[in-house]
Amino acid sequence: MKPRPGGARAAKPARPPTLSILVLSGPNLQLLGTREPEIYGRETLADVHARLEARGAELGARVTARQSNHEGELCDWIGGARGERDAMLLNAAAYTHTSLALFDAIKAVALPCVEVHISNPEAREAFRQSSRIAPACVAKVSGFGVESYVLALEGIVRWLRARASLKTGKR
Ligand code: CA2
Repeated sequence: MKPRPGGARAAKPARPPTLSILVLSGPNLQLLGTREPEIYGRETLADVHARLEARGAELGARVTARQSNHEGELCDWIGGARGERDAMLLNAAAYTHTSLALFDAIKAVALPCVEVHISNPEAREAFRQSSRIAPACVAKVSGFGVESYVLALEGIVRWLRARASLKTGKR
């Protein structure tokens, strides 16, 4: 490359900072791909995690994905995300419909959280039609099978980048 007058280097287009996204899945989702494929599909949770990591790498986001059957452990992971992550995706599974503890944990950590569901709970049994955690979340993606996780990742990355450019005034 030809040196610029005065030795100045050509400005490289600024790459946006790598984002860190925590993806949590709740009780019984370790069974994904082994039961009720007509509702939840045939991909395993390990497949979904691998897809999220790969898509995250394309989008400039480091994805850490975990699953637990225990409400308290999910609360601990959410609490531990403070100052460590940029956002969370949460499929709280059955805790979606019951857990004030998860609602409080999301509110307390003050990080953007997307509620994720594989199925569309609003179109299922009455007890699945309300979400305790929805009021603590910035968005919800449901009903697209395991693709809901990937769409939620794409959505939150765009949301974070849009928020950052609003703050700096740069597009
Ligand atoms: O659609 C979703 O992602 C749900 O969060 C899944 C939960 C259900 O309680 C929610 O209402 C909606 C159930 C997760 C149980 O996981 C299984 C996965 C595969 C096979 C059997 C259970």
